[in-house]
Amino acid sequence: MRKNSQAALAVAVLALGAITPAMAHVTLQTTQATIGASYRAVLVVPHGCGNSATTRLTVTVPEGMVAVKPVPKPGWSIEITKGAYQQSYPVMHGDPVSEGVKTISWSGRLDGDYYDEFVFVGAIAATLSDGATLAFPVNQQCEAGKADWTEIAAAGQDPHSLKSPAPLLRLVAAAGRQEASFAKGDIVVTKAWSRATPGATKIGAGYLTIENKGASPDRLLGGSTDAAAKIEVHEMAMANGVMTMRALDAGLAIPPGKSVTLGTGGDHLMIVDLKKPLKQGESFKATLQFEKAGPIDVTFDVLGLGAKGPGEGASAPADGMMDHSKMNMDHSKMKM
Ligand SMILES: [Cu+2]
Repeated sequence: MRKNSQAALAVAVLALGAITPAMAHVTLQTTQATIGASYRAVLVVPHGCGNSATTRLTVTVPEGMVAVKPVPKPGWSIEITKGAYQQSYPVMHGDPVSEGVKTISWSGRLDGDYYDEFVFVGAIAATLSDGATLAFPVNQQCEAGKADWTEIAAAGQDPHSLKSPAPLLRLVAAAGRQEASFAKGDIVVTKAWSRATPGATKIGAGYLTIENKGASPDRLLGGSTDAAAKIEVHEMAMANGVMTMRALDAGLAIPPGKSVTLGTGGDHLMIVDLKKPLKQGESFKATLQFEKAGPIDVTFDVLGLGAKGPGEGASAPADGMMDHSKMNMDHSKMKM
C-alpha cells in the first residue's frame, strides 16, 4: 500500500518535472568524488521558489567532507558556521583535522527565471568507504516562500521517489588506494615496485617514490634484501649517445619538502646478484638505508616485464635503449 502511494508520487513528480522545468531540483554538478582527494562542490540552482527570486541558500556540509572553504561569489555575501566534526580526519599530508565549516550561506538575489551556481571546495576524508554516499542538504529561501532540498532516502527507498531530495555525492576509492607506504622519520616511501626479470638475468631494478616531509635534506644510500646480494643506487646518464648507468656512491639527495621518483629510464635501485628470478605478482622485502632517517623496511611489488609502474599498465617489453633489461651489458662493465 505504502509502496504504491510512493510510486504514484514519483510518477506525479516526474510528470510535473517534464511539464515545468521549475520543478528541477537543486543538485551537485559533479555527483561523484574520489575518497582522499579534493572535491569542488558546485551547487546548481536552476530556479527560485516557484517564480520567486532566491535570496539565500544554505548548504549543510556532510560529515566526512573536510577543509571546506566557500569560493567568493560576486554580488553575494557569504556566512559560514564552524564546528567540531564527529571524529578527527587525516587530511592529505597535513595534521588531522577535528573541526571545520559545517554550513555555508549565500545571501543575494537570483531571479526566479535565472540559473546560478554556488561553489565550495574541500576534501573527502580518506577514511570514508568506497560506494558511500554523502548528502548535502540545501535550504533555499526566496522573496516569497522557501524550498528545502533536504530529504534523504531511507534504506531500501528509491531516492527518485523523494519530492525534494538533498543533493547527493557518491564516493569512489582512488585507484591504487591500497598502495602501501613505508615511513620513518621524515621519509615516506610509496609505489615501491620492480620488474619481473627474464631468464638467467641476475640483476633487477627497484623503483619507488620517496617523499621528504622534513625541513632538512636526506640521502638514499642503498639497501639490502634477502632476495639478492645487495642494492645500489644508480643514475642514468648519456655518454657518447648511449644511455649508461653508474652507481651513486654518495647516494641520492632527497631535498626537504620534495618528492623524488625513481622510475624506468632514470635513476633506479639496482638489485645486484639476484638469488632467483623476480616473478610477476610476487613481492620482496628490502631495507633501504637513508643517511638521516636510517633504515626503512620496504616491500617491492614485482610487476610484469614491460610494466611502467603501478597502475600504469604495461608496454611492450622492449622499450628501446631505456629498457632496463637492455642495460645489463653496460652494467657488467661497471666497476662495482
Ligand atoms: Cu643500474
